[in-house]
Amino acid sequence: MLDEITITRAIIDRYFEKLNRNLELDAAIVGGGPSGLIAGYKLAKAGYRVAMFERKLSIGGGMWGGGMMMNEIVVQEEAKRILDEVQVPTREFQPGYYTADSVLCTSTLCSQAAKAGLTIFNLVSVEDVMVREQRVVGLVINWTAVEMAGLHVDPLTIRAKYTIDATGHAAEVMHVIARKVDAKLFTDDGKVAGERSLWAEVAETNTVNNTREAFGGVFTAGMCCNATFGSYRMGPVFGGMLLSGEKAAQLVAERLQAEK
Ligand code: 48F
Repeated sequence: MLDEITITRAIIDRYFEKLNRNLELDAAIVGGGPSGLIAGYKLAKAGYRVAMFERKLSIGGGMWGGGMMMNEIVVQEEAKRILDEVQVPTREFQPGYYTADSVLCTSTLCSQAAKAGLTIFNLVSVEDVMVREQRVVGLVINWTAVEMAGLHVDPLTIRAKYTIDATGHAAEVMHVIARKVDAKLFTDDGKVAGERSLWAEVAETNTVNNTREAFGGVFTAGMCCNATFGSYRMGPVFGGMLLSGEKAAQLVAERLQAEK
């Protein structure tokens, strides 16, 4: 016999237990696209307390749709090992170019990250940050539904030793800092430089080079890197996203390790 109130209580208890466990984090990841998923997978696998906050219902960001809704993605040689590691099947198209089914790839990344221990909160938007002594020490979150409806409802907060801005083209965390904090970002002019037009080769290299601390305690990952530091977009080649997520996790793990 199924009791509806027991079902309701199970969901409420389990969710709030999960939320409670993640109020104080080693690392918070904003955005659940490919770069955030790889960063979360790596940090969780290394044993850190890490959670991801994703505005949308589905995790995966811009990966589901491949290129112009044709649901295949391309990765280059350097990044194929990451897809091998998370068991996403790839096919060689030409030397150095591999394809993967974008639905299989996205769902597998999500599954592997969650199984590694990344806690994922979907339908939650990061609307602000907490800053102490020129360093981001936490996130200000609210239900996406509140944001969408424009309701006047105050948010709640998450404390995090490190934040990874993996919000893609929008670079939302960096924009909030630039707008609200009386301090400069670690970019040339202290502001969000903005993304440039499409040039796959240069964009991919720069994505990885631009994966770094962009403000105290905040690291960029994925397309956010080039949007923050000012470089090209790359279109539906995803190696840079995966390599950037991996690098962001490495940089954060090094800091956490040094602070132990
Ligand atoms: O855009 P997205 O997939 O980020 P990414 O990891 O990958 C970029 C590629 O998909 C593609 C590309 C590479 O070829 O150029 O665009 O850099 O995922 C970003 C995610 O962040 C969420 C957003 O809904 C998306 O799923 N997001 C953005 N702002 C917020 C957020 C926010 N303020 N709070 C929570 N989630």
